[in-house]
Amino acid sequence: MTETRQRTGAQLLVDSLILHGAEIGFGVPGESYLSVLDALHDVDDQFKFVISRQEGGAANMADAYGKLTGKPGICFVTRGPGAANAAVGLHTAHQDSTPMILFIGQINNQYAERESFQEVDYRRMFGQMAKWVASIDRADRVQEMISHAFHIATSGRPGPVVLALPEDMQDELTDVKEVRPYQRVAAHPGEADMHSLREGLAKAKKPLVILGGAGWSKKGCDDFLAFATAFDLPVACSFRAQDMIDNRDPHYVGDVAVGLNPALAKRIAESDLLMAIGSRLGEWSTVNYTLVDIPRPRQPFVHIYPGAEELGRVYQGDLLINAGMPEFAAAARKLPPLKPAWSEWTKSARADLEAWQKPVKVPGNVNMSEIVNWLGKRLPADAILTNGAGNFALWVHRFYRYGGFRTQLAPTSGAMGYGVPSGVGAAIIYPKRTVVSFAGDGDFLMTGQELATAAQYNAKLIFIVVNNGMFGTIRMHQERYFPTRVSGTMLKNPDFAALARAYGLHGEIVEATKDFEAAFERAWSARTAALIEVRVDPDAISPRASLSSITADALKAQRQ
Ligand SMILES: Cc1ncc(C[n+]2csc(CCOP(=O)(O)OP(=O)(O)O)c2C)c(N)n1
Ligand SMILES: [Mg+2]
Repeated sequence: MTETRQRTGAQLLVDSLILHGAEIGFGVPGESYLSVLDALHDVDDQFKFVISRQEGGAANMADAYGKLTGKPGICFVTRGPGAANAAVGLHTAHQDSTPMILFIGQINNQYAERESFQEVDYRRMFGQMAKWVASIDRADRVQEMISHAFHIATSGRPGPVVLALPEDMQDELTDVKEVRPYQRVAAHPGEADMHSLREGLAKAKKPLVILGGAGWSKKGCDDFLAFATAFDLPVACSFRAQDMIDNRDPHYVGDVAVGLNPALAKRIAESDLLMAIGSRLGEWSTVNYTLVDIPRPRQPFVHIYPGAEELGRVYQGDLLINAGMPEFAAAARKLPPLKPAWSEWTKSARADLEAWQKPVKVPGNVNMSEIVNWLGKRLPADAILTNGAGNFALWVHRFYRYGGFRTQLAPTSGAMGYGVPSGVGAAIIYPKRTVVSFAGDGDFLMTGQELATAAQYNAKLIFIVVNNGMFGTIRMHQERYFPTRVSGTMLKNPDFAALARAYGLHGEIVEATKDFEAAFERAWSARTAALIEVRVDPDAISPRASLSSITADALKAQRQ
């Protein structure tokens, strides 16, 4: 007689993670999932559990993992407060289409619906931010539900899944079932679709691609580049998806995002075939929904997207193709090339970008355009640059040339506090790659405690804090609409370099452009992670305008 193998719910959960290829997870412990923590103890040679200092940090690290690998980022948090802290990372994973599975320790099933200690109904709490929210109430459903979570997080338009783990379920014994690793499910473009695409190109004189979204792979990006090269297409990238193409390639013509190059905006308006490939064409990639007419774009419009639900949602298309991005790119690569009628158009679009990326003049002793330009030459092509939200990021997005597939970790959700944990996560996931994490002074302190995580796991990355003593973005908008009436936007900051040293990291302060290089080289050769605080002139608010000129223009407009 064969003996039936039995495992607890917690053990089965951990076994399932390993079966589906998870190798690392991020979290903050809680008494609500002690049995899972114990099961993780048994597999610490196969699954690394990285603890962070706040659940928002852990969820952002899991998002970084999902973005970098295309596999679901795994995050464990405790009920109520832990889940609330993790929400920021879940929201980012939702808006950024990042595969993620957030596990939340849950109250004992027997106490449900009494508002027992830290009890929350996660279906209601996270309903809008996740592809699927469920509670694994019985141990005999663990294998099925974990398998479903991996499938749904990675298939179609990728995104986050939330699974609650009631305490009693974690200890319940059940029989082990036979399960296979998950498969990512993607639609393939039809032959007729690809034929129509080529026909559309044959009629075009000024085609333009807006590339973006999620669900890409290294091979998918290589195939796409081969297609863009064969057809000599100008390729712009959507907001914070600048790394889907090597920015040094002559087909890359800039990003369609905050601080959009007016010359590129003009080209989008003039294009006679607009192809959104992988991008949803969200608010930032359309300058508040003004660049492309809704619902019917004025030029022939092709939209290629992994989730059918997004096609025709905002923009009607001449050709709508539901396909996984690597699947589309593989088919596009095989299209017989045309003799492009637009080579000059592509060349001049690239020339516009090169002019746009030349360093600009700014007030004060520190010029971030020159610093980022220098970093572009200094860093290896596969360096990963991370950032959260704030005007400081404008310098990075505009003046850095991302080296291609997954060299940019930046939230399209616009979440402050993303740059530090995603950078720490990236350095733990890929210890051999260079990671540079950018933050503003406001942005940095939202998640600055993750310096402790960097120290704990010997993550060797370089943090650059652009300190202007304020929530600069908001102050900029304030000056535009309420000039000289500063309200709620000034900051009194710590000595960031000393703070880094307190965590055991190397710290530097830079107050002039000319000192950056030496400080960076010291940071580079430090044995630990390092932080460089760059003190900028608050007037140098953006590459396009100084703060004082924005105020002056607003006052002038008020007088008229
Ligand atoms: C979590 C979160 N809170 C608030 C905001 C609104 N917000 C956007 S940018 C910004 C200021 C960023 O300040 P800082 O990091 O110092 O960058 P700076 O704009 O000064 O360069 C704020 C408050 C946000 N995007 N995310
Ligand atoms: Mg600031």
